[in-house]
Order: sequence, then structure tokens, then C-alpha cells
Amino acid sequence: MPRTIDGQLSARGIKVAIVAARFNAFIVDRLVEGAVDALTRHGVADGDITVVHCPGAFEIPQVAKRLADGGEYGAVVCLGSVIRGATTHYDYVAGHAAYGIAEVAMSAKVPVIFGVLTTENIEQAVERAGTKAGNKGWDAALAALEMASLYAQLDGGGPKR
Ligand code: INI
Repeated sequence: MPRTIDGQLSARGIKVAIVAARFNAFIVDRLVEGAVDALTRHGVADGDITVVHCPGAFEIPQVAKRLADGGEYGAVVCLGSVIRGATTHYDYVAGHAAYGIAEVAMSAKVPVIFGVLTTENIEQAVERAGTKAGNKGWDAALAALEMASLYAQLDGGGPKR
């Protein structure tokens, strides 16, 4: 039997930061609700969750970097919503958010999770923010717990508590 390493989804004691863009807040607020619900249902205390708001998805990477490097949080969840119909500079905003978060994630010691919706229209965003396609904030929060647990095993220490 090969040795396998899997992250667990229970994370009592972990501190989680959520970076949430205020742009398209009617969508992003639903993602934040989903993320907080997922975290608390899996054992994260309310008081161990911090939500940091920034203007838009473009600013998420710079805020996430500070939170990831600060040493206080065991995971950072990035939430936003970029809707193509709403802007001509969709590609710049969505691309920068994705590449920027990936860049932060690669150098951070803690997991930095991509929970930014990039959709063609408002309807697709609504579908992913708690209606027929689930809630991507919830999914991102679970990815954060799994990755924090995985890092703890791969790095040989416990998750940041
Ligand atoms: N920010 C978003 O988070 N989503 C969008 O759809 C969006 N649009 O459409 O432009 C958006 N723009 C703002 C951008 O993220 C920055 O906050 C702004 O350009 C200031 O740097």
C-alpha cells in the first residue's frame, strides 16, 4: 500500500482570514456568508474568523499577501466577483486577481485560496453564490481547511493556531 497524505476538514483552533472585495457586494456578501458557515460548521470558532474588505478584486492579492505574511492566520480565503458584462476591463481585473492570488499563494507559508468568481453575466454569478451551482465561498473555505491540514503534515508542524 502506498503512503497517502490527505488534509482533514476539521480545524478547531485555526485562525482564518477572509479577504472580500466590496465591488459586486451583493454577490460577494453571499460568498462570505457561505465561507463563514463552512468554517464554523467544521469547528472554527467565530472569533477566529476575520473578514477584511478591500475595494475590488484587483486589490485582493495585495491584501492577501499582508495577511498571509503577517503570521497571525493559518489560511487566507480570497473572495470576489468579476462580471464580464459589467466592464470592458474584465480581463485585466480577473486576470490580475487570478495571477496575483496565485503568486501570493506560491510564496506564502500558509494556504491562500482562490474564491473569486469570474463570470460572463450576473446570472452566472448568482448561481455560484448560494443558488443552483452551490456557494463558491463555502467551497473555498473547505479548500482552506484541507490545505492548512495538508501543509501541517507536509511541513512537519501543526497548523497555525
Ligand atoms: N472589481 C471587481 O471586484 N469586480 C468587477 O467586476 C470589477 N469591474 O467590473 O470593474 C471590479 N473593478 C474594480 C477593480 O477591482 C478595482 O477595485 C479598481 O479598478 C481600483 O483599482
